[in-house]
Amino acid sequence: MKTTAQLCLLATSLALAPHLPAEPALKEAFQQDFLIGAALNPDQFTGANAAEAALVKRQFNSATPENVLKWEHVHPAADRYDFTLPDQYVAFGETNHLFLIGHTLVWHNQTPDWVFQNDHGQPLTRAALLTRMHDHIATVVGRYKGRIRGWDVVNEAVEEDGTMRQSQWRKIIGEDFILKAYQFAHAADPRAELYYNEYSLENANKRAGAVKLIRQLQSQGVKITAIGLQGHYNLDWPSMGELGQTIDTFAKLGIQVNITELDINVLPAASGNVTADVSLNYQPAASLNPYTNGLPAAVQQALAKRYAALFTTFRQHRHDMRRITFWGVTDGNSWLNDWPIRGRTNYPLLFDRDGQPKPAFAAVLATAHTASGNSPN
Ligand code: 9MR
Repeated sequence: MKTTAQLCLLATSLALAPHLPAEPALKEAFQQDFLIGAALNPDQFTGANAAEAALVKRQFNSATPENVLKWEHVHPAADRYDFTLPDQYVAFGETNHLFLIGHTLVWHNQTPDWVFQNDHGQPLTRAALLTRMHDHIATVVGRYKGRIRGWDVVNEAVEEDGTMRQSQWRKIIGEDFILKAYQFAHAADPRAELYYNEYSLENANKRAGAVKLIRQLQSQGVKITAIGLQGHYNLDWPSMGELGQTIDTFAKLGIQVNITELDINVLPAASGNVTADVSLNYQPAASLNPYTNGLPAAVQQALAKRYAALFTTFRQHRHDMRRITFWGVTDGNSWLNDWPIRGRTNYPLLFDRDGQPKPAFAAVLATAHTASGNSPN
């Protein structure tokens, strides 16, 4: 029996702590398996959105900045860097003991045109572009040396057919722009993990191209810690067989495998291509945006089942995997509300628009302590 004084104390402490975490945390459930991360937006890491900041602190032990370290944001003009938001991202991560990722140094998107041009608007020479790439990497990686622990050095350099993308980087510098990027990053922070980040590697042709690239980098003595499988999936693709084979293929190269941008698109496809090419943009149509008033229970369950299958597969490969990062925290944050059609209502993550856990959250947690059996399909 508790005394009246004890009951009063209990009532007071409950009143003082009305937001005691009700849910278990992903980062704790998978502590023995991998880090669990999320891509963060400024409202989350500045605390402007206090509820989502709290959710991040409770659930995740790694973070990636969704946009603020991309070239156009951090280095908007030749003579100007803007570290205001990246500094806040790093401070938030350090305060909350998050394993911090930097995203991304060399990409064909979100890189301003001036990067590739001289003062007269003419294409730069190879030497001048290499100098520019070097200075950018040395400045950005150097600033966060020892604090940002891993970098997406080169992002999305391979085409769907496995050939190398004809980006401005490749056209002006040549194929060794990739080698140089890794060398510059390693010199700027020798202890940082260095990643190659790419989507749709579950498709065999593209995978073969990435394998060739990584073998080549390894034969040139480049430090490469992990492949980042972005993990922009949908309800039907990839199969668990394709995913398992992809993880095994890269693990055999002697590198770790990270899932870096996980989400599951539940909306009808606007085209047949499975891709995360941000330049795609299709016309809106009501038939392609069917869940504006909520996700039907059957789709909610299909999403939960799909997430459970993915995490079962990840756990089966846990010895080759180091991190699983979601591309956003709540459904409301997701880029999939605007891609490849603007203004849709998508439901790709584990937390709904109010930050509440969805059935998929419980389904993922349920995989954490089960013995790994055969791959589900
Ligand atoms: O989620 C990002 C979105 O907010 C940006 O508008 C978009 C612009 O390029 O980039 C998105 O993130 C991409 C990531 O940086 C690289 N892989 C594909 C991601 C989704 O497009």
